[in-house]
Amino acid sequence: MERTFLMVKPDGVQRNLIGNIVQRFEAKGFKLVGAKLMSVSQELAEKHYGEHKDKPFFGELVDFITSGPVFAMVWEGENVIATARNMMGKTNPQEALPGTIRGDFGLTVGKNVIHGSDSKESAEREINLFFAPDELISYEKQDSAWIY
Ligand code: RTP
Ligand code: MG
Repeated sequence: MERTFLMVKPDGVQRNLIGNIVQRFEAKGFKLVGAKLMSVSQELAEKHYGEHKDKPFFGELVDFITSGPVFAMVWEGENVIATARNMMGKTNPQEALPGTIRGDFGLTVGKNVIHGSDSKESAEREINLFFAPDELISYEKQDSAWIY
């Protein structure tokens, strides 16, 4: 089963959106396999956003993601990587549709509430960056028979 890495960014934590965001993925039918409130170090931020290191906004991005606690999560389910990206909405909240997380809660691209892996490769990389193997729980859920 596919897994993805999702993270409520510091703005989402400060704005009390952790519960609302977790609720959306639970209600959709995905399974939470790991979660923690944590601080992102400078080193972890630079690794996580490595693909953007030559972009003009890289410094701001690292400063922002290290500015307060984040809520890091791993979710599992069929096609969870792409579906979670759809549920998040476009990167720029001005273009994100209502009903998506960024469409409902964001106004600016710099503070867009949530991060989600954009491919199988980035999901694997980001899960390993943020979670130790023993922090991820494999378990059966009774509702799966009603979802799949
Ligand atoms: P994320 O990685 O956070 O899930 O967002 P994303 O895939 O939708 O967007 P990505 O292209 O990976 O960009 C990472 C984050 O950088 C910030 N950004 N700022 N000032 C700008 O033009 C700009 N462009 C991107 C956003 O906060 C974006 O989420
Ligand atoms: Mg990205």
